[in-house]
Amino acid sequence: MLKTVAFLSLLTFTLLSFACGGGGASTGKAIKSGPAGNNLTATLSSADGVLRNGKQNFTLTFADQSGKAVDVGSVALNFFMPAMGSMAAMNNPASFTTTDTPGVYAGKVDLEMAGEWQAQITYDGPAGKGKATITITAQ
Ligand SMILES: [Cu+2]
Repeated sequence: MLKTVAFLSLLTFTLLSFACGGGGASTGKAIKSGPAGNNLTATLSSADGVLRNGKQNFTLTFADQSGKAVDVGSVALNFFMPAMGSMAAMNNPASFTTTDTPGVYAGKVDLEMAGEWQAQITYDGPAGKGKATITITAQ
């Protein structure tokens, strides 16, 4: 009985992971999405769906209106926070590597503080040139 329950839980988890993976790539949970031009949507995601102060890995996915990942060529993302009071404006650029799935990029960033950031995304490649700005609060 316990074995059956454990197996069913594992099966459910596997199916859910597959359903949320955007066609096989493991992108974790969505943090936030936004329109990125050329009928594409850009989505940042991470293992737990949360952006945090400090060093972290995340995934940036570009998808068409059917949800299929789309290769956009070279990608850049700068986390920008405007100046507030005595605090100067902050720019924390992310770095990316491609993954096995075209259109899904593995990102790393070191955010220097919690609070509201503007994820300034640009891309240039087979889908054309485009950009997106997605506001995300880091915990
Ligand atoms: Cu700041």
